[in-house]
Amino acid sequence: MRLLRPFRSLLIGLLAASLCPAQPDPAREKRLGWWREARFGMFIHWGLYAVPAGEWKGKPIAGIGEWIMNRAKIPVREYELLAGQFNPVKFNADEWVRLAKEAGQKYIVITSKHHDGFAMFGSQVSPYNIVSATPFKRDVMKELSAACQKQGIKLCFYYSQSQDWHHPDGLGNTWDYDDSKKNFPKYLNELVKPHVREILTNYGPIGLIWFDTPQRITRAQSQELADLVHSIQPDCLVSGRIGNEVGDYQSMGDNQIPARVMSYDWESPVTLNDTWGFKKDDHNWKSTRTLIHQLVDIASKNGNYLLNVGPTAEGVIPQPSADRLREVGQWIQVNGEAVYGAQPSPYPYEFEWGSITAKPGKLYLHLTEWPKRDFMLYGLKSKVTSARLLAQPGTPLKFAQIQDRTARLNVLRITLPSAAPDKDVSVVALELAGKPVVDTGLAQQPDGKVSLSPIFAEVGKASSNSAISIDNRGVATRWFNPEDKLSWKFRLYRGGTFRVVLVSSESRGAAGGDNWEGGHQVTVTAGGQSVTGAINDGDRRPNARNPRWRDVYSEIGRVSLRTQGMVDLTVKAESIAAAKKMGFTLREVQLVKAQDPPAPPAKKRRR
Ligand code: FHN
Repeated sequence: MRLLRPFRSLLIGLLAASLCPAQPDPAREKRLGWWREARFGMFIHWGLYAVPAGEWKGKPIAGIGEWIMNRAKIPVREYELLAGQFNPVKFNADEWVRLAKEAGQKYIVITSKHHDGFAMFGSQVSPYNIVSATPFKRDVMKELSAACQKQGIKLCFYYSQSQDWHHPDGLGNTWDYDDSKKNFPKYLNELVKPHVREILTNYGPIGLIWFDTPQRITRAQSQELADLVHSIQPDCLVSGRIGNEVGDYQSMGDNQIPARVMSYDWESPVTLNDTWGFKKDDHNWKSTRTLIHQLVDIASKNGNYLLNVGPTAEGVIPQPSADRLREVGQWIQVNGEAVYGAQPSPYPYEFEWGSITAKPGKLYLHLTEWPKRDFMLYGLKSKVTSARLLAQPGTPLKFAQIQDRTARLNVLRITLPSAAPDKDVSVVALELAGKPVVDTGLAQQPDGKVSLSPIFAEVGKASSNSAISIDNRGVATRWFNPEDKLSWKFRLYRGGTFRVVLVSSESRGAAGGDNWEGGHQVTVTAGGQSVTGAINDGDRRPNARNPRWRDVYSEIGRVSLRTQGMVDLTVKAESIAAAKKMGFTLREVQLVKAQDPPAPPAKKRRR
C-alpha cells in the first residue's frame, strides 16, 4: 500500500527519532561543565529546625531533624515562634566556605527554604524569612554569596517547591490546613516563583537550584519552573527533583549509591550522620574511610557526591563533621587528580577491592583494600605504559600484562609496596597507550569470586502482576511471586567448588530496626546444578557502599563448576515469606571459591 507523502515522511521521522539517540542539548551541556568537573559538593541543611534540634516540649522526636514540625505535628502558630529564638551569633560565612574548600568540595548547596516554609534569605514576598522574622536580621545568603565568590566556590540553593508546611496552599501540612481545599497553583504562582526569582536575582551567579520532593507538580509546572530559572540565569542547573524529568541531571535517592556505572549525569545526597538538619542526639557519624570510599565510588559510576552538614542554631558546623571533612580534604590533596573531572570506570560493574575512575589515556585504581600479594586486574586489553601511586609519584611500580588467548583473559599484575601509602584509599595511576579498552562482560575475579548484582540481571516476571523491580541501589525488591526469576551469564576462568551465597539487603524505607524479612526458600541454578536453601537472618554486615542498609548473608549450598567459559546462573524463589510486606530482597549473588587444599609455604616475595 502506498502511503500518502506527508504520512510517509512523518513515519520516517518517527522511526529516525526512535533509532537515533537524543542529541545532547548544547545549553544543558554548557551548564553541566563545572558540575562534572567538581564531583564533590557540600550540602547544608540549616533552618529554624536547628533550634529544637530534635526535641519538642522535652520529648525526643524520632526521624530526621528538619522534619520535626511534621513529625510532631507542630501547629504553624507555634512553629513560627522559633523564628524569634533563631539568633546564630556564631555564624561566619567565610569559615563555612573555608571548610568546604579544605574538604575539597567545589560547590555548596544550602537550604534557602526547606519544607517548613521558612525562607533563610531576605524576601519581599513574605515576611516569614530570616531578615524580617528573626532577631539576627542578617541575610546569611548575601554573606555566603560574598564568601563563595571570594574563595572560588559555586553557591547553589536548595528550594522546596512542593512541600511547604507553613503556606496554606503548600503541600504536606494536613494538621493545620485541609488538604482538599489547597490551591497548589496559587502557592506556586504567589510564593514559589517570586521566591525563586529573588534567589536568582539577589545573590550573584548561582550554580544550581536543588528542588526537592516533587509532589503533585505537573510536567507543565515543573517545566515552567525550570524555564523560569534558565530565563534568569541560563547557566544555572536545575536538579532532577524538580520532577517530571525536566531537570538537568538526575538525583539518586537519599544516601543511595547505585551498583553500576550510569550513562547519565547523577548525584547522591548523603548524610554525615543520620539527620540532615541538626539533631543534638544524632552521633551516628560515618567514618572518614566510608566518606572517601563513597566519594571515589560515586565518581567511578559517573556521579557527584553531595555530602551534608547540619549547622546548629548558633551557626556552628558540628565538630565531628568538620573533622571528617578536613580529613577527606587531606586525602584529596594527594589524590584529587583521580576525582576532579574524573570520568567513570570503563567496567560497568563494581569491584570488591575498590573503584576505578578514568581520564583521557589514564585509569585510576582506588584501592580500598590493600592486597596481600600483587594486585591483579582482569579484562584490561589496552597496553599499560606506566603505573605509579599518586601518593608516591616519583616511584614507578613494576607491572606485567599477560594475555591468555585460550581462556580469553587479559591480566594486569602490579607489584605494590608491602604497606599502603594512604590510610584509607590508595590510588594507582595507570598510563595507557590510547583509550581504555576492557572486557565489559560479567566475569570471575582474580580472587576466584563471582559477584552478580540484580542490576545486570535479566528479570523474568512470571506474570503481569509481578511487582519485582530493581531499585536505585541495584537491589531486587518487591519480590513476592516465587515464579519470578533473575538470570545472568558470566565468564568463568578457573573452575572449582564454590559456596553459593545470597546477599539480601535491609529495605530502603528505614535504617536499622525491623526493615528486613527472611525465611524464603530460594534455588540457585549455576552451570546446570541446583542448590536450594533458606534466606535466614543472623549474619548482618555493614555495606561499605550503602552503609545505611546492612547486608544479610545466607549460604545456601555449593556447586562445582569445572569448565572454563560462559556460565548461566538463575535465582528463583521456591517460597516467599511476605508477612511484613517486604518479601525477598536480593542485592547480590556470590560464588565464593571453597577453601582450596592448603597451599605450599609461600616463597619470600622479592621487592
Ligand atoms: O524531605 C527531604 C529531606 O528533609 C532532605 O532535605 C532530603 C535531602 O535529599 N530530601 C528530602 C527527602 O528526600
